[in-house]
Amino acid sequence: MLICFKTTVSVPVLAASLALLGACQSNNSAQETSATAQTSQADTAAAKQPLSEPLVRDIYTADPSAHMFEDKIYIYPSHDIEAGVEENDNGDHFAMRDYHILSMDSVNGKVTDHGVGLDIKDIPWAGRQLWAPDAAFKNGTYYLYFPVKDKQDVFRIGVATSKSPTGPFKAEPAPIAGSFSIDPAVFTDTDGQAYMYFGGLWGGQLQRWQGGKYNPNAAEKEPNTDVPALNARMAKLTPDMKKFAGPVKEVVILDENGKLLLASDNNRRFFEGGWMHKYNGKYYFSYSTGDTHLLVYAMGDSPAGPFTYQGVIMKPVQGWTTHHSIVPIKDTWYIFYHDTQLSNKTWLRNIKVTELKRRADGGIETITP
Ligand code: FUB
Repeated sequence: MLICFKTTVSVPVLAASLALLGACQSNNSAQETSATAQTSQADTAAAKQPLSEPLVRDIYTADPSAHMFEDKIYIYPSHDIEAGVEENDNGDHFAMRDYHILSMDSVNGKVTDHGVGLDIKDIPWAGRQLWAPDAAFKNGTYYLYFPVKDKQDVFRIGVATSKSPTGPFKAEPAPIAGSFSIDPAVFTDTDGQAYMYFGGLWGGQLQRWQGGKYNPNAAEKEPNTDVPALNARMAKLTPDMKKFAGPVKEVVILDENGKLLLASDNNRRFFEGGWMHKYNGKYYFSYSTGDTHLLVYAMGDSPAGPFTYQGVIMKPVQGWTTHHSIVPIKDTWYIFYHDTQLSNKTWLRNIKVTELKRRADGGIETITP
């Protein structure tokens, strides 16, 4: 069931799409599907164009955090590699070792790969697995925020600095005190205050941090019952952008009745890959629902929330993970995301970009890849 669902979405190779569509249907009732019906499915599929081609083809890239710096688009993605690690629910097969920084003059322009901006070997406290990064700029310095497991195999978040958006970045000697889990996303509000949003379930270890301390014996997954869902975390950053300025808080997400989302509500609850943007004075916290493979969003009146769940931004892409960033470029909003078009392997992904459209009420239109 899952395999049918996931492989029939967004596969831009028409022949593959049609073959898979056919395979899924034969599981249901379509043995007697007529030649005419097959032709009309082919017509529909043929009319469907891929939203975007992979931005880079000679390396695998994922988790794109995009920013406009110096009037240019810079992308800070994960750099996926074939590490030869067996696939598991803990994400051990995502065993990345460096970051390549990319830039473009315009959305459809040529992509430049600026090479390695930070290597795991140059992070003194790092053990393994450089996961989804983000970047920020303040007062002439660029900051690269990255999650990596420390030598005790616990995910922490580090920061590295450079005078250039393309690096090389120099890592601070220790992780950000009080940081944990994965997927940092740094948002700078219009008043200049920066905030970091972070966290991720399962392999991202967020479920091991309940009660404020790391519990290595905690279950590998969150409870899947009608208890409140585990929330992403956020903290204010200090003016030098290198530390948490205050306590780590939960990013509370409520349903339409003002109730906390439940752990069992896995079409809506936070899983990983948080991102914050502001539009017309409202704060949009968007994230991946992980095991239901959706990108969704919630809205609030302050960067600290609470946020109310709104809807789906992007339906599942090809591959298990889905991860995004949302950024205005000139007068248009774009969503950078990834799928596995080039490899069809969950751990070898490729980044893409497409336009993000809003309704008149500020709500985001759902994208079907
Ligand atoms: O790239 C490794 C992990 O996969 C990221 O940290 C998650 O958001 C997911 O995309």
